[in-house]
Amino acid sequence: MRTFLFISVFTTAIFLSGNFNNQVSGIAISRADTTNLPPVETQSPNTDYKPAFAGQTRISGVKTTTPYKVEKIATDIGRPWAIVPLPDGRFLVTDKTGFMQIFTVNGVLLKKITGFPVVDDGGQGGMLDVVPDPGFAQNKTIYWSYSEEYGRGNLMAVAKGQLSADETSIKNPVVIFRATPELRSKAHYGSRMLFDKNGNLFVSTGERSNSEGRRQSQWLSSGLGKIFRITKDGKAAPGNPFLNTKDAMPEIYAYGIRNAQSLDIHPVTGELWEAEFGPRGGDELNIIKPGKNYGWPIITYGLEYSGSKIGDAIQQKAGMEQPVYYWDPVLSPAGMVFYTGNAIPEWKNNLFITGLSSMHIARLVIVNNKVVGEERLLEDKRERFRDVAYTNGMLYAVTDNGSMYRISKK
Ligand SMILES: [Ca+2]
Repeated sequence: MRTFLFISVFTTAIFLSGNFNNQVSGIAISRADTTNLPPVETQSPNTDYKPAFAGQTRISGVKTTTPYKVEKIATDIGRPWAIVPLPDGRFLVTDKTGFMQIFTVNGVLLKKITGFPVVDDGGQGGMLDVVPDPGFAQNKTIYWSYSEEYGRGNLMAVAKGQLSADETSIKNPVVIFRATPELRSKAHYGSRMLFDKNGNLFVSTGERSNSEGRRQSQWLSSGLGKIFRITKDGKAAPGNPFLNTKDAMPEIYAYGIRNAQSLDIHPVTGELWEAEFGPRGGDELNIIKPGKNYGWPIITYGLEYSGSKIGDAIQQKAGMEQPVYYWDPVLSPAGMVFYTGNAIPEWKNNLFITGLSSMHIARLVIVNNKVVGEERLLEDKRERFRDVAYTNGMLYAVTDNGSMYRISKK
């Protein structure tokens, strides 16, 4: 372990000094791949908080050297919230107002899918994420998350159903999971979903952006501010960390989350990565491990929107996980994906995160679970980037203005 740590620090130091010619964890970094620039963030931070380790924020800037092109391949497609590849290469795009659409790889609209249970469309709520069943090609089953009027308030729910033969409606929709309890709020529903290698669903949610939900993000008896792992029927997945904990929701996988709208699995390590909205400052990138506490609202690198301090204004605490990386001012991370192809070689295994208020897509170079470089893409578009997908060496992104972009090797 000591040798491993030494190598990690040593290679990172070489990288930062600009003397790149290393093979780290199978990820080649050569001089031609990246440049070593000042941090991309130049604004003053909201706080004077110090990072827990070097490189936890404002890492060196990098710049893509392989020529690539950015095409706006569709406009005015509605209010897209998620863009997800289907096994046949088409894209399924959710619309916040309560339906979905299918597009070709060239951004041509093929189908509009309706008939979903009513969504509570307002504020940050509505139709949210979607994920096809691993056997979608045969069973046409999809899972989606949305905000639902429930009881005396609303909450984030997960449902499943099958596309009709003509792919214009949803059949047999059934709610399989609810992030209870309901509160009355229009914010912080999360959510992203993805399958793990065993066919269980990871689902993220938020703490509903009020004082009650904020407190409950630390409670194992509450479904607010959590990462869940559930079966295709919405039950607690086998092996979940709190199956035998008294009064805990057995679906919980990790807790102490503020509002997580980004999830993906690292293509090399297989670990679950998550990005979440911080308050004023303190957006986070985390590696989610079972049973761990990610600290909200006890530890945070941000302030209240009013500028006042949160809790005891501490950033580290024993028993609570540190983010791999954080942003102050914020990125507003809404969706993310690892680039797994070779078309743009220096992007291999990089993480791309869409920014809403920051209006760009952040490219993060990651080595040994540390961020070692950051770049801003599509800054000139001045759009709120809502989600990003990877397919066949290319990135696809959708925006709150209803634009769809394709980024590919030139
Ligand atoms: Ca945290």
